[in-house]
Amino acid sequence: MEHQTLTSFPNDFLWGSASAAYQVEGAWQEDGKGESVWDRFVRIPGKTFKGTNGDLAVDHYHRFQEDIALMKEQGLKAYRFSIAWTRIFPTGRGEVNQAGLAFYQELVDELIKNDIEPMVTLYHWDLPQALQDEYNGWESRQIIEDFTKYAETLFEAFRGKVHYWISLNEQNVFTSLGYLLAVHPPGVTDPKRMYAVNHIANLANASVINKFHELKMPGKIGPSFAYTPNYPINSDPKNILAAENAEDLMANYWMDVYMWGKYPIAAMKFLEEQGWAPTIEAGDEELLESAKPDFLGINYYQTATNAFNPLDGVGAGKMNTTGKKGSSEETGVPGMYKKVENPFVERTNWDWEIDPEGLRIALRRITSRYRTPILITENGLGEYDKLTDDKKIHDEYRINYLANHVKAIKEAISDGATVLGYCTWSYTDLLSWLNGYQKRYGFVYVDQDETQEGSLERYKKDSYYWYQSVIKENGESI
Ligand code: BGP
Repeated sequence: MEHQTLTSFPNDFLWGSASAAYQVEGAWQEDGKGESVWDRFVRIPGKTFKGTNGDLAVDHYHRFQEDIALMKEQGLKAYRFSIAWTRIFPTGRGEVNQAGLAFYQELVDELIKNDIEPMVTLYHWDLPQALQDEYNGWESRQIIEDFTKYAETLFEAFRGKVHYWISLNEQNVFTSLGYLLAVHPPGVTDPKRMYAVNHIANLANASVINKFHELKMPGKIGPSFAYTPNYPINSDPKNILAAENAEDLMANYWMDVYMWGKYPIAAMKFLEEQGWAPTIEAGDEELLESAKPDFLGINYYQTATNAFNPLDGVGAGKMNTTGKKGSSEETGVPGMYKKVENPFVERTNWDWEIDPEGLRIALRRITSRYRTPILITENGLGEYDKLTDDKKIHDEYRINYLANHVKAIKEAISDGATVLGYCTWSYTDLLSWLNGYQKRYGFVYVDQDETQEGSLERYKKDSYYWYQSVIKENGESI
């Protein structure tokens, strides 16, 4: 649909930007912090790009005031960050580590003082190692209680100060990469275990959302889903069906549970046939259906184009974590779909397809299927950036990427979607889990690289000023 004029962004639209504790904080052993599964995993040789880890990251733990001053100057309305569970409960539960909590109290107060809305992610993948050792983390139902207790501690600590909460960040990613592809902790390749873990994570998510509502917390809570909308490669019905399969197994399999408390039928049949379906115990369905997120968070980076894949077809292939264009391998789920190249879109150096229209499609599909407000919790471009001799970063490629995506949001709003806000990934440059520091996303360049010996100085990129003017005019001239 082409609109003659586009609807303006609402006046209270949350122009934001995001980060995650492990990727920015550093200070991995300070003030009583416990060890997380990522602290452990990065030490296994060959797991991360050039052996990078978040021990120091971009030292946000000590430089948060400087980072917030930059946000203030830019006019940022919201900052999404995650809390490291291991700072609050070093071994996952028990006594609160007051020094760890104090860090986030200072951070939140500093944001509020600067008129920036704090958005807290409860879980962005850094599970306490102690819980992994004690009961295999997400593989045990004990985590439902422990995660809920941890969340409740934070709800009470930040009641009235934090009004936007994200329960789980990209459950689809941490379960698949952790238990299917073995590229995230705990490094397992077992679909049966992956779907079991995922079901428990769904229960934990529902339990935390219910707790938030039971406590009558002022504000809103929802999960953040990494949504990659699926297309067919062409109108061959076999390929259309492949795209439907992918949408069911890779998207509805999470979003339907969040929004309706129900697994999609065809995907579940497929899992049953493979012997991979999770065990659903008495009371599980009731719990899932009772939890009602106030919004659906989506992290949007790209779309996927699909073709028919027979039962003896391609399975999981290697991801591109080197930044060498074209180095990712074919991937698919035999009997369901395989991913193929979309000839109509460009790709980044990490082979991520650049598709702003896909964001509009994502927002429309979610709006029609679930009729829910949406918070865009991540969107951005990971690229090589160059610091010039006069300390500038001319990232017009990032400005183009972001401007096209902001336009797509405006179009989706004009189509009738309710979008609460837009968080770019990321605010400062930060450690990419598997890609080191060469894949950059920030508005603010940080002098840090794979040697991990950078000066940590911050420099504003051209995109910093671009976003500043977008915020100032509330996206009017987009
Ligand atoms: C999302 C994660 C972020 C971030 C981003 C970019 O999946 O929620 O934490 O890492 O992707 O991904 P990458 O660093 O792999 O380029």
